[in-house]
Formats: sequence, structure tokens, C-alpha cells
Amino acid sequence: MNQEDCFLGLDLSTQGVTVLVVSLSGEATHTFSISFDEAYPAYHTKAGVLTGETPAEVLADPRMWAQALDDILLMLKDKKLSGSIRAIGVSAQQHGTVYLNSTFEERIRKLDPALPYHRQLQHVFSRDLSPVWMDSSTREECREITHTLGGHEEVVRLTGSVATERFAGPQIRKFWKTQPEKYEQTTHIALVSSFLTALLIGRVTPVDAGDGFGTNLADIRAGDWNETAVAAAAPGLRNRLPRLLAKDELVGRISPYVAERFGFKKDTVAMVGSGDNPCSLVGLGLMGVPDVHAISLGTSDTYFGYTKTLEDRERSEGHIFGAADGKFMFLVCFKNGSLAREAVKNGYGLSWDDFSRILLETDPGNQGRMMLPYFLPEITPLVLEPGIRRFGGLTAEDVPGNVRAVAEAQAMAMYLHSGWTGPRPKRLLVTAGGSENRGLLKVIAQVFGVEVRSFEVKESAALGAAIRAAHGFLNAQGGSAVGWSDLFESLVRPNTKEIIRPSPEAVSVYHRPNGLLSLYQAFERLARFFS
Ligand code: XUL
Repeated sequence: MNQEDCFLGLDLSTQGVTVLVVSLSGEATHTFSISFDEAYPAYHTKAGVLTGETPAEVLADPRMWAQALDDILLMLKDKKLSGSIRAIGVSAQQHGTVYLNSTFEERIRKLDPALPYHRQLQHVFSRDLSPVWMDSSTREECREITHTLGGHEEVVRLTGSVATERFAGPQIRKFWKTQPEKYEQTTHIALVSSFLTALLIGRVTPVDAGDGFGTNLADIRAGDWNETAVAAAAPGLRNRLPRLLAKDELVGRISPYVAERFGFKKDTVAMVGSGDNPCSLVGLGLMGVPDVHAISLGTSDTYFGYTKTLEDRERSEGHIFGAADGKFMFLVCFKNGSLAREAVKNGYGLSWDDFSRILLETDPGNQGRMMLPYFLPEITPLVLEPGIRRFGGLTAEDVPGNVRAVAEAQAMAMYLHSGWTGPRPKRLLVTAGGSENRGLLKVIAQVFGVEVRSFEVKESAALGAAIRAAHGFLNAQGGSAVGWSDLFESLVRPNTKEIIRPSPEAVSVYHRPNGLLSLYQAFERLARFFS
């Protein structure tokens, strides 16, 4: 192992793209980002996305993603970082689908290094805009798929999730139904992670099980596409999907275009791309660790953890995705993450520091004042019509009350909707933008009643992508095997930033009989019943 070898993690999230470079010595961690709204006004995005004909349709232009890839790799070259990189790992927002026509493969094989990607990719898309994970417009298609596959329980057993609005299966079905001629022109459907990886290696690439299981198209036990599920989504779909890899594999060398245009060595290799959450699992050092769970506070909030086995537990929310080692992770996704917190913060003209200070200074339980914070349609629990509801005497004028109410509601929803994942964790690791907010960490610790840790490197998805690339590269070198825990020891653990332990009194406010958790659960059920 050469301590000077560097690895690149590239994470394309909802609102921007981030790169992170690590060396095995753990010393050189460079990270920088591009924000879509700021850098690309011509695409008219708001928080990285566009709304379609109805508010339930949420989309983005894949050309913008290609442009961002070009720009960030040029920045890497300018900073003289690309030449030392041995392997690249891609992480991306999950579930988004990219629709490509028959010219795609040849185009990406023959790109001209003098020109950026997006100038050469204008005509490779059979659908201009890609639906992204925030899209909830496929209710009808979810019903149809559920019916064809024999009901909710069967869909969960086979694919790891109920038919889910944002997943590729229902999204592709809607595309086939509404734009059949464009579906006919589509020869390849990529996920965002496999699209970007294909641009790096100049060939169509497989998808991994981390991202591939989030489609309602795969058999999670067989680790491959399921013919029946694929046929239930759209005719002729099997031929339009790439291979699915059950565990991490290097997918090849970067293309001559990438080496020449961005200054990489020709023998730099790429790891199969994956979703941001499966990458975060690695970036937090949780591969193979079942008793510590994670919370990512990004555009979406997610609750996730590692599991070796598939427990057959009855459930209608949350998902099972693949993990990089061929085992599994569970995940629960909340759409009202940072955008809901931001709406409250901006609504009262506060800064993030004010927001955190209020949470640190106010009492657990908020004196019974509560909010159901559905600023956007919610994924968990499924709420398709957005709306904010206040209870327990909370008024819209009460600034600290509303700040505490949104933070408590989000943490309580995470607690209540993650019970199905198995035994409660002994500790929680918190990552992504919101993990910088001490107040939020404290509320989470109080609601879950466990120790909470955050990290200096809050870009755990990009870090995880870099570690996956390093793991694949080092194990392909021959010699003694490099385990995940070896890499976690040097690249993850030393990053610990905050450790917060809740007081038993604070915890009991939520957990005692008829405490806040049971009250919140009752309000949530009532509101859903009447909506
Ligand atoms: C997970 C999900 C989101 C996206 C956000 O199922 O939909 O967390 O991955 O990037």
C-alpha cells in the first residue's frame, strides 16, 4: 500500500456536486463543491430541481449534471489533484433516471477532449428532463405494479420496498404510458450514478445493488433484475437496463477523453457508481457494523444502517438496498429534510446559528407545542398533499416554538418510522449539511435517547465513494487483502467532531408513557386519517 496513493469520491446530490480526495495516510483531504442554482442559472433550477406540469413532478436536466461534472473535474485539474488519483468512486442522488438513445455509447466513446461534455451530449437523450427522487407523480403506476406483482407484501418481499413513487420502475412505466414514442427511442436507461460513471469510462456501466435495489425492479435475494418485476413496469424494459452488480466491482479504466481533458493518469480506474446513501454507509464506517445507525441531514433526511440478513418483518415503509459487500442496508427517507428547516429559518429571518442556539436553549418537549412539518409532499409517512399543521397551542408567531417544533417533529418521525429496522442502535452517527448544527444533534440525541456523533468530514457520501474506490483498487492489486475496517480506522474514525449524550430527564420527556412520542404519533395518525 502506497500511503501517497489518492482516491477521488464524487458526489452529485440534489443541489450540487462535491468532490473529495483522500490519500491513504488520511492527511490530504481536499473537498470542494459547485452549487447548481448558483453556477447554472440558465437551467432555472430551485434547490437543484425543476417542477413539472404538476407540483408532484420534480425533474432535472441531465445536461446540467454533465456540465457540473466537467466543471468540477476541471477544478480538480487546476488544483493539480487529478494526476495522483488511482481510482474514482461516484455517488449520486438515488432513484433519478436518465433516458438515452442509440447514439449515446458511440458519443461517449469518441468525445473530443477540447470540448466539454455537455456541448457534445446535446442529442443523446431520448427524454430531455430526468425525474428525480423528489418526484411523487406515479401513484397510479405504483398501484398497477402492485396489482401485477400480487399485492404490497409480495412487492416488499421481492424488491425490498413497496411500489414507491420515486423509484425507477414506476417512473419508467409512467414514461412508457405517457410518451410511448420517446420510450421506443430509448435504448438505455441509466440511474444518475451509472450515467456519471459511464461518462467517466466512456462506456455504458452496470448499476450497483445499493442503487439498483431502489427501483422496484430487482430481486433483492437473487441480487439481480427480476424478469416479472421488470415486465410489470414496461414492455421491452429488460433490454434497456444495464447489468446489476450484487457487490462492488471496478468497472474499468477512465476514457482517453477523461485522462486528457482533466489530467488523470491513463490507468486510473473507476468503481461501479452507487447512491448517496449506500456511499454514506461506507463514509461513516458502518459497513459490517449492525449496532450503530446513521442519520443524514441533507436535502432529504435519511435514517439508515447495515444488516447482514433480511428479516422478514411486516412493513409498508422504508427500503432495503444492497451494501457494497453484497449484504444489505435498510433506509427510511424523509423528503421534508433541510428544505423544511430552511423554510422555518428563512420565514423568521434567522441564521443557522440562531436556529441552533434556539434549539440548545429551549426545553425538550416544547411545552407540548407541536408541528406536522409537511412543507413538501412527504415520503415517510406517505403524505401526497403538503401542509403544515400546528398543535398544542403553537402559533405561527412563536419563533422559538416553531424552530423547536420542526426539529422535534423531524426527529420524532425518524424515531417512530425506524422501529421496523430491528433493535434500536447503541449510538447514532449524523452526517451531511445539518450535522454542523449542534442544536439539531442535541434534539436527535434527546429523542432517540442515545449518544450522537458528528464528523469533521460531513460529506460522507463523497468520502464513502472515495473509500469504495480505494477498497476496490487495493484489493485488485494482489497481496494481502485490505478490509473495510482497515480503511475506516485511518479515514473515518479520526474525523469525529462532536459527541453528544442526552440527559435521562430530557429523554423521558419523549419516552415516558403518554410522553411526546406517543402524542406525536397520535397527531400524525389523525392528520393522515383526515387528509
Ligand atoms: C433515498 C432518497 C434520497 C436521495 C437524495 O431513498 O430518495 O435520500 O438519495 O439524494
